[in-house]
Amino acid sequence: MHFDPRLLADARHVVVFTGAGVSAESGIATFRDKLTGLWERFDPAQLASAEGFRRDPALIWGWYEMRRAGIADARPNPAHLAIAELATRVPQLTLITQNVDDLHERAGSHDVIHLHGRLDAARCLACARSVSSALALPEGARDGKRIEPPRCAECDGPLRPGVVWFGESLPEQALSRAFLAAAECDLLLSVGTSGVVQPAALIPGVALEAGARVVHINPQVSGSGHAREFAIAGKAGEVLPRLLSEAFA
Ligand code: BV8
Ligand code: ZN
Repeated sequence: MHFDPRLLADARHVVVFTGAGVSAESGIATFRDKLTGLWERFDPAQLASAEGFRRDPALIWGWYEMRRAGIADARPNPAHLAIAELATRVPQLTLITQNVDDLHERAGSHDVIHLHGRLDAARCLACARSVSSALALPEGARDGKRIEPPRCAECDGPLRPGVVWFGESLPEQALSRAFLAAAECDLLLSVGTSGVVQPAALIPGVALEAGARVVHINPQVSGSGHAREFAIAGKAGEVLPRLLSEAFA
């Protein structure tokens, strides 16, 4: 069913819920993409796990530093910019992301809810002190070499990436803020997510249950046929700017 852009213009509280697809046009591989190079013999869920880190900290730290380098080299794309602009057009906007990159922040979005943590924030395995990794990218970061995780300045424990691994629970506060916003909004835009990873994947359903309209923006869309659920097939970097110009022209 066609989504009328005026519903965006008239929305009181919009939730934007993003996944890896919103960063795809910035050149950041999504999880569904075949992992290239050194990693093609691993599956991301195996690398993105505390078990994987315990087994081989240098391999996992090197994988994250390669991803951090890729993000540092990338730029926000028109989808990130349109979401930042939307926040200036509607009375209230809550941005919830599953992504661990900082492209929403670099596009000008504020108060982003990161359900799965952030790559630019490491923390000590021993004393849990968090180290905002203004950590310079080490030599070899870009080619995915194994890199020994740096040590904590306070207690000399090993640092770990500040992301939520499979099997780890999501940050309490972020998750409850996200559920609250989804239950309270009148429109939720779900952008670039395959809706596979739990419990983040529950967010659009919470909004739908609570009476909001839900719009999925994804090249591969599959709507549930619910009267208040819509799908716009396409790339976020093309669909979102068009949606905003139609809604606020
Ligand atoms: C937890 C940080 C337990 C790390 C990530 C069986 C059934 C149900 C659940 C489970 C199960 N077995 C295990 C679980 C739980 C597990 C889970 O959901 N597994 C999945 C694989 C089945 N979940 C967990 O482990 C979570 N924790 O449950 O803990 C617990 C409970 C209580 C107490 C203690 C413990 C933790 C999950 C968090 C994992 N960490 N990231 C890192 O990044 O390395 S998740 C990671 O994958 C990403 O962050 C991202 O969120 C996710 C991938 O999802 P998407 O964002 O959707 O990306 P994807 O590539 O899948 O899709 C991209 C989409 O974009 C596609 O649809 C594509 O078509 C589209 N697209 C492409 N280009 C574009 C585009 N769209 C728009 N424009 C484009 N240009
Ligand atoms: Zn420490």
